[in-house]
Amino acid sequence: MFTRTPRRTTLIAGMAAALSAGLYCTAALAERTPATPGAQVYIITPKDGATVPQTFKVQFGLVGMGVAPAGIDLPKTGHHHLLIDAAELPPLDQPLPKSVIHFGGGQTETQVTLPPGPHTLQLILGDKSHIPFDPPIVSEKVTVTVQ
Ligand SMILES: [Cu+2]
Repeated sequence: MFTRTPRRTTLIAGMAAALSAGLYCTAALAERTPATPGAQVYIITPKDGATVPQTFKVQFGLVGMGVAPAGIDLPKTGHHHLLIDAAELPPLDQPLPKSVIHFGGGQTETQVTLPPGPHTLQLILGDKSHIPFDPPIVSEKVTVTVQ
């Protein structure tokens, strides 16, 4: 009983040090994670060409890889990012900007509210540091008409 507490404390301190060292390295290098061959991201709903109400659900599909929250270092995983009305992709060699919607909690769907008219939706998968994979894992663009 007497010796257990100090040992446990040392172990936790060691883990914390290793974790912070790991986080420091990924932030400093900002290297792109190789994409898992065959991995694909896609929008399940709405379908391309659909007419939707102003507030609607967007469901994210991913095959060949898994979803993990941002900051979690698990092989073959990433988290979703939604681009709305983006004419082109953001820079691929740095963390995705705040202008894209990050789903860092590992969410696989969301609700969006948009003004009436045509809009485009597109997904891009980011790694634990929000950096696109190499090559990027990007969905087809879905065009919807908001009523
Ligand atoms: Cu992100």
